Amino acid sequence: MRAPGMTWFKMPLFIWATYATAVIQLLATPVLAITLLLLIVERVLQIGIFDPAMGGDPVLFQHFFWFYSHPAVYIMIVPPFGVISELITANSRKHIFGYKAVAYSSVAIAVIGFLVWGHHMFVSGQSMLAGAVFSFLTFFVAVPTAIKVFSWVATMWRGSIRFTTPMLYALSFLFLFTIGGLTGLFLGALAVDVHLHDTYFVVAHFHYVMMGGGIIAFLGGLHHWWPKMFGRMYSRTWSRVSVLLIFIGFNVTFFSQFILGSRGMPRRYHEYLPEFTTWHQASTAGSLILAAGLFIAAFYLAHSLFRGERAPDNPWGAVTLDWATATPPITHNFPEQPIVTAGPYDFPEREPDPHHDKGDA
Ligand SMILES: [Cu+2]
Repeated sequence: MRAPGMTWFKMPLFIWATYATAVIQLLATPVLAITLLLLIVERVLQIGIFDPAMGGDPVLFQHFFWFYSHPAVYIMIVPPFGVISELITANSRKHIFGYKAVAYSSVAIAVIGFLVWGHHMFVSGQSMLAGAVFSFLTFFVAVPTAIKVFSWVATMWRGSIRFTTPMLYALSFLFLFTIGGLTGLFLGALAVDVHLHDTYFVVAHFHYVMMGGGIIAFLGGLHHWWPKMFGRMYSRTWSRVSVLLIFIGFNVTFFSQFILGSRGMPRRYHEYLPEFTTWHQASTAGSLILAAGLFIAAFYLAHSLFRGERAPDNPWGAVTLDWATATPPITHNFPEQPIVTAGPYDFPEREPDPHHDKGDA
C-alpha cells in the first residue's frame, strides 16, 4: 500500500523511530519469554537455574532480566524521539537539521542498546574488566542520543517558531530529557555508580527519562494529532496552563530526588533519616502540582471531544502525509492514491513577515 514516490529517505522520522523500535522488540522480547520459561522449568521440574538452594545462580537471572530490560527502555523512548522530530519541524516550519543522522541514530541506539545491560550490575559482583567494558559501551549510547538533541536544537535555530501546546511539550521534553540523559552518564560511570546505586538518584534519573522524555513526548504527540484523530480543537488557554503545571510539578517532584539520592537516601524504603524530610516533602508537594496539571489535561480533552471547535484539515501547517487528508481521516485515508513528490519536511517558502521584510515586493 506504499504511496508511489515514498522512499526510505522520504519517510517521516517518526516512522524511522517506530521501525528501529520494531527491531528492538523483535530481538529483546523473546529473551523475556525465555527467562519466564526457565523460571517455569525451575519451579515445576525443580531444576536449579536461578535458585542457589537448587544449585542455580541468581545473578544469571539479573543478566537475563537486564538483557531484555535495558533495550525495553529504548522500546519506550525511541518512538517519543520520533514524535519530537515531528513536533519540532512542524512548529519551526523548517526542514529537520541532519535528516539522515537523525534516522540512522535511531537504528544506532537500537543496536548499541543490546551491549550495555551490565551497567545495571556494577555492584552485583561482576569483574572489574566487565564493569569497565560495560561502562565504556554505555557512554557510546550518548553519541546517537546527543546527535538527536543537537539536531532538534539546530532545527529550531532561525526557524519561525510557534509556541503551540505541542511545541511547549517538545521544549519541555528537550529540557527534561537532557537532564535525564546527562544524569545517565553519572550512573554509567563505574566509580560514581557505586555510590549512587539503589538510591533515589536512580529513581529521579529514570523518571526524567521515562516521564520527562517518554510521557511528555506522548502528551505532546497527543496534542499534535488530537485534532486529526477526533476532528476537534482543545482549549488553547487551559492546555498551556496544564503544560506549565506539569513542567513545574515534574521538576519539583523529581529534581528533589536527585538531591536526596546524591546524599544517600536509598530507594525502596518508606522510613528515612530526619535530614531527608524536607526534600521528601518538596517531592510530595511537586507531585500534587503535577497531578493538577494532568487532571486539567484530562478535563479539557474530554470537553473538546463534545464541545471543541471543529478542527481544520491541517491546523499546524505540517507537510507530512497524515495532514494531507481530511480531518478526521476518511475510510481508506485518501480519496485517491497520493503521489509523494516532496520530503516530509519540505515546507513551502516562508510568507514574508510584515514587521521584518518592509519594502519587499
Ligand atoms: Cu540500562
